[in-house]
Amino acid sequence: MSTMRRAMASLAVVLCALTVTAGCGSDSDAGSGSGTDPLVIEVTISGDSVTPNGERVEVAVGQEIQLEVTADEAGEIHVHSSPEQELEYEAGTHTVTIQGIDKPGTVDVESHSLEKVIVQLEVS
Ligand SMILES: [Cu+2]
Repeated sequence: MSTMRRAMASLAVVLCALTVTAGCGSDSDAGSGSGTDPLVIEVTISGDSVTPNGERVEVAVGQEIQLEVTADEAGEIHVHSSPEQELEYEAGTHTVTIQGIDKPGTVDVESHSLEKVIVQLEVS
């Protein structure tokens, strides 16, 4: 029985090493997820306007953020976390996911094509 558990644990370590993502370590610490529900933000991009437009949104460290993007054209959203995240979206309504940010601080989420800040994430 304990052998089985140990085998499972080392398998998890191997999978973790293979994935090579920054979030990997913090995910496995928490067991099955962080226990925090993802924050969902609706984003509408139309012509050269974006909603929300620079609003501040509080999120917890490590909390995943889902952007429900409704756009008239495909484009890209930048998340100025470290490392940066670039999220591509297509025309229509699609959900894109910002990986949880593991450092407290303010992170701009912006559309470079429109040169506008969509939201400022206040991570704490
Ligand atoms: Cu950017």
